Amino acid sequence: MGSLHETPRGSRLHIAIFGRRNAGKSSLVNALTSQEIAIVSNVPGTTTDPVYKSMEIPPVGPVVIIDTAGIDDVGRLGALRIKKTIGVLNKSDLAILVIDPSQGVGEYELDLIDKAAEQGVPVIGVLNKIDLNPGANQAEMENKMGIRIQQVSAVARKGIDDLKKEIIRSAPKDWTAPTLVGDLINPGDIVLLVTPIDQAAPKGRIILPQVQTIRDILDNDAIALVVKDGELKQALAGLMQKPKIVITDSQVFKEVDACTPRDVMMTSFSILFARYKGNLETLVAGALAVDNLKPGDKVLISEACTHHRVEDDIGTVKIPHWLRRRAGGELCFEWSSGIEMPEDLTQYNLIVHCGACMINRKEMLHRLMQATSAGVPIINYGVLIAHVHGILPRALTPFPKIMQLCEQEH
Ligand SMILES: Nc1nc2c(ncn2[C@@H]2O[C@H](COP(=O)(O)OP(=O)(O)OP(=O)(O)O)[C@@H](O)[C@H]2O)c(=O)[nH]1
Ligand code: SF4
Ligand SMILES: [Mg+2]
Repeated sequence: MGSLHETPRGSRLHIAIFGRRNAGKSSLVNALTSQEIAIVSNVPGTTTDPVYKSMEIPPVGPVVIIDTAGIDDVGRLGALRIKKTIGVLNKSDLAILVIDPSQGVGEYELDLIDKAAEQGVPVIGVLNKIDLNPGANQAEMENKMGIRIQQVSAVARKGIDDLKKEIIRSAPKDWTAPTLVGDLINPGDIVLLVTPIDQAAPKGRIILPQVQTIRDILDNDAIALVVKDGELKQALAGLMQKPKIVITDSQVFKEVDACTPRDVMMTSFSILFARYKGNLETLVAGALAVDNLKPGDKVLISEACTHHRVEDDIGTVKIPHWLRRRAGGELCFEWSSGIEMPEDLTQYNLIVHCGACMINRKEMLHRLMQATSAGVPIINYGVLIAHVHGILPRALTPFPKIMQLCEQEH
C-alpha cells in the first residue's frame, strides 16, 4: 500500500511509453524522472512486462509512468507481450511513442497510433538518440504519422524539458476525475461526515476515501465536520446552520437517514466514489437490472485486483447471497480478478464490479463501456449495497437527474 502522503494512484495522469525494442523507452523513463529506475540494456526485449511507477514530475505533477515491452517483439511470447503492451492503452491518459531514427517509422508505429486513436489517447512522438543521428528527418516522420515529434536524447538528457512541456500541452483536459463533492457545495457550506469507528476501523487513522472527501471539501472552501454515528444527533442540534449535505458510511446509512432532516441532501461515501470512479448513471441502471434477475441467470463478479482489502467475503459470500434472494433462486456465478475482464461478456446477465480503488477512472470507464457495448448491465459494490438495503433513492438525493431515471423504471 502506498504511503498516505501520496496522491492516490487513481488520481494521477497515466503516461505510457511505447516503441520498438531497444528504441530507448526505459532510458526515457529514467530521463523523465531523473532517476535510474528502469533497467536499460542494449539487448532488445529487456522490458518484458508493463512496469508502473508513481512519481512527481515537476512541473507536470503527480503521474504514473508505464514502461512497456517492444511493440515489435517476436515469437509466441512476443505476441503475448505485444498484446499486454497494447492493453496498457486502456488505462493511459497519454501515450509517448519512442522512435529510434535508425529504425524509422513503419507498420508498428502506425498501428499503435491507430489503436491509440480508437481509445481516444493522445500520442506524442519522441525521436530518440539524436546524439547518434543528428540529421534525422523529423518533418517526413511527422507527416507519415500525423502526430508531433519531439527530438530527444534520453542518454544525454537532451530535449527532456521540451518534452515535459509537450506532455502538459497534450494531456487531455479532463484527465482528472470529477470532483468528489465540490460541485454539490458552495464556499462556507457545512458538510457533515459520518464515520462509524468500530472494531473494523483501522487503528489510529481514517480510511483514504474519507480523507480524500475531507480534502475536497477544504479545497472548495467549505466546512467539514466529522462525527461518529453516535454523535450525529448532538452535532445536528448544535449547528446554527443546517448542513448542506450529510455523507455517511453505508454501514450506518439507515440510522443516519432517520436523524437527517428531509430537506438536507444525503448520500454515502460509496455513491460519491462510484461517481468519481466511473459513471453513476450506468451503475444505477445496473441496480434496476438486479431486480430483473431470474433463477439460472449468469452473474460475473469482477474484482480489479487479487486481494480485496476492505471486506474479504463481500464478493464471494455477501453479494451472491443478496442476489440469490433477489432472484428468488440459484444463480450461476463466475469470478474474475486482476487486469482484465473476460473477453466474452455477452454470456452474462449482470456484472458486479468492485469499488475499483486500485485502478484509475479511465480504466473503470473502459470496463463500463465494454459491458455496455456487450449489452450487459453493470453495477458496482457500493451501488449494489445501497440498492439491496433500500437506501439508493435517498443516497441519490444530490443527483436528481439520476434519481429520476430510477423512478421512471419503478
Ligand atoms: N546513444 C544513445 N543511446 C541510447 C539512447 N537512449 C537509449 N539508448 C541505448 O539504447 C539501448 C536500449 O535502451 P533501452 O532504454 O533499454 O530501450 P528499450 O526501448 O527500453 O528496450 P526494450 O526494453 O528492450 O524494449 C541501450 O543500450 C541504451 O543505452 C540515446 O538517447 N542515445
Ligand atoms: S475494491 Fe477492487 S481494486 Fe480495490 S482492493 Fe478491492 S478488489 Fe482491489
Ligand atoms: Mg525497456
